[in-house]
Amino acid sequence: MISYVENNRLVHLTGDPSHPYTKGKLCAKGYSYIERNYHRDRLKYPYFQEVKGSGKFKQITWEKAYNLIISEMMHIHQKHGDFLPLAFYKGTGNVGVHHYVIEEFFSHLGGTTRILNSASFGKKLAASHGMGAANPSSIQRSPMIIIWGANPAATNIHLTPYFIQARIKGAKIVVIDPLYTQTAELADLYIQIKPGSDGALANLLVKELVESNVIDFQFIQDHSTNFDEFIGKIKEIDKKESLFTCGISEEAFNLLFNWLKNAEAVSYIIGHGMQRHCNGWQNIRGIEALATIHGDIEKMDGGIFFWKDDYQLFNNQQLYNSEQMNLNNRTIGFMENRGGGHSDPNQPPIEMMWISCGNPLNQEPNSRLFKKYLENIPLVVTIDQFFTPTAYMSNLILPTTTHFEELDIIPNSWHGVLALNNKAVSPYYQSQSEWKIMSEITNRLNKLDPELCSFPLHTSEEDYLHAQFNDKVRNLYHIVSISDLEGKVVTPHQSWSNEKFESKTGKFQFNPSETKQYGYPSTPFFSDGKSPTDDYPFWLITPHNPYMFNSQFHYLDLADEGEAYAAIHPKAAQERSIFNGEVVKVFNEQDSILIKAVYSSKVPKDILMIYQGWYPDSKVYVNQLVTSARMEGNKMAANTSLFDTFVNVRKLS
Ligand SMILES: Nc1nc2c(c(=O)[nH]1)N[C@H]1C(S)=C(S)[C@@H](COP(=O)(O)OP(=O)(O)OC[C@H]3O[C@@H](n4cnc5c(=O)[nH]c(N)nc54)[C@H](O)[C@@H]3O)O[C@H]1N2
Ligand SMILES: Nc1nc2c(c(=O)[nH]1)N[C@H]1C(S)=C(S)[C@@H](COP(=O)(O)OP(=O)(O)OC[C@H]3O[C@@H](n4cnc5c(=O)[nH]c(N)nc54)[C@H](O)[C@@H]3O)O[C@H]1N2
Ligand SMILES: [Mo]
Repeated sequence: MISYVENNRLVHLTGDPSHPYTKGKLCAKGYSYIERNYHRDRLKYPYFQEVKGSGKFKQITWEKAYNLIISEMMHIHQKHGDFLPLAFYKGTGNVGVHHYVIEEFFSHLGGTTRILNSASFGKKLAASHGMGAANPSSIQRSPMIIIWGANPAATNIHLTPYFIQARIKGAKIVVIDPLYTQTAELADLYIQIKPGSDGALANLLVKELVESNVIDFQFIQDHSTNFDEFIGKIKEIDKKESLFTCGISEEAFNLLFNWLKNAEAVSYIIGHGMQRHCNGWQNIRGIEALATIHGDIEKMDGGIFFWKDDYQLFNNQQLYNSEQMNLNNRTIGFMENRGGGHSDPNQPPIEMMWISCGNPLNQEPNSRLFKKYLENIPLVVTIDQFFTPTAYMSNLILPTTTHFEELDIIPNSWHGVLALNNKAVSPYYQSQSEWKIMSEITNRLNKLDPELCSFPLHTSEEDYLHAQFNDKVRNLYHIVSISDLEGKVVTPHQSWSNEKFESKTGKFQFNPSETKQYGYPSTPFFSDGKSPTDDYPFWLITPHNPYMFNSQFHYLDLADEGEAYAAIHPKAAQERSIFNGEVVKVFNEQDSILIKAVYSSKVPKDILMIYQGWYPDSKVYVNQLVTSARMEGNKMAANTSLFDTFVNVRKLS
């Protein structure tokens, strides 16, 4: 992003034409960033309210804010002898290296409590790392692209030109999704699949490939283990039964299979959709097994493209991740306990909570419970740029800088390109950068007791970021300092060229040794997920809004609708005498919301679709309905199966 500045104010924004992947394009939200930066709702000063949710905010000075923080921290330490009652929740609002400073600060306090957010990735099995070409732009050469549980035309728009280019060259584009999405509109074949059943489809494709004898036996022999165990189960699959499980017609399946059979190489774009069901990782393993057996991994024009979970290489990122499970710490999902040495969320109870880069009241499942949870914590501190619902439920709100107003290094979890984020303008009103805030707190703690906090003090943001470089960064990007990023972006030096999977054996493991430890079924064989019930006959799918970024950009009115709505199939609506545009009650055992019903034949009869996010005007909290069950096979992370939420819908009167 290139910003043009006049008199210390942003006046114009463009993409960077020299960027190897985005080629100088921004998304709609990117282009609207100036509006966001100077929006009338942007926080200007620190605020305090005694009673959370009372709305009786007092503007206070930073000095006062720091005093409140320090005195609560000292109080906790004096009472407990450690900082375990001090908790930290971090969202994904900004994932730049700078924004790991609070994590690092927490790592220098001894044992503390870390709250896992439900968006956290699960622990992938080693077998699934490093599959296929590293650079997603290579899909433009691919003869077949399967977009599986992703909606890149809305959520990853820089990918779109690449698959359009492939299509112009004759590639077949397949979209597999329960919803007819913006991406499905661009496809040659759209397969409407039942949520949570993708593994069954992948397994059936494997079975037919084996029976047609088109599989790459040599590759499998050289590069995998336990193939026979997997294939033994595959042979028992009944085609009709599998198609029923997936809700797919034989005609659609056969077309997909014929294209696959004849494709030289296939690229699989895997999104977050699948991962949001209890059996999600198992379904993804099924696709990985398919790609391995079809021989796509070894090809330059094929492979699996998935969000990388190994892009957090800088020191402060590594420190936190390695310490996450440190026995001194307590790591908990906000409603349940797991990991760490101290795992009881109430022993000791949380007395102070930091929230940064997150708006969990909108974004975490079960919003009402989360609200209660915050209510019970004596001091909640939120660092944000806006007065979010989460900020409203905090005691102390600290205004912070945007990426235009601070120095940062920005890694990317999709294309891997690393960029320096220079400071373009001064901080807005009294906003302070997170590095500045943590340094100020450290300074004050040190004055009171130099033993309390070993967070290293630096003289500037630049020095701080400089200290985060290490060998991992050097090996992947061939850079050693900030100056190596000045005026250019760098791409990762990584591909599947050494022909080894990143597992212990260097092979694709159909039954990796960690399956037991992580609670997965042994092989990538489909395991049933959840389904709607008589009482709650609809899936509630809450995907990402094309015109928002999670709970951000809500006020820009980029979308036509401008308010929250539930997309419902006309037949399902008519069965309940619900008119198009009518306000209805959507409910489950957990909670209920009132929301406008909008007829749409893009959703199947047993799905309601509501875009997740923050809708300040319609006051709808979609996540009140979203349940927080944890995913299977995911003992190490907090992923909740957000889309395994079941609801009913009723006319109001
Ligand atoms: N129902 C449902 N719920 C979901 C999902 C879903 O698909 N369905 N998706 C989940 C996923 S994948 C994710 S990633 C989460 C995202 O949810 P969150 O992690 O809450 O992310 P955002 O809403 O993008 O941003 C949170 C806050 O960060 C603030 N922010 C932005 N930049 C900065 C900064 O530089 N510093 C600080 N301190 N704050 C900043 C923004 O103003 C915003 O209020 O939601 C999850 N929740
Ligand atoms: N415009 C915009 N872009 C964004 C974001 C945003 O909020 N807005 N958020 C960013 C973030 S944090 C993330 S994590 C990504 C998420 O972006 P995506 O990976 O695209 O994830 P989702 O939007 O959650 O879901 C993608 C699709 O999965 C489908 N799906 C649901 N269940 C299943 C299933 O069982 N099987 C299959 N095959 N499909 C299923 C949904 O219908 C949906 O169309 O987007 C990023 N980009
Ligand atoms: Mo996300």
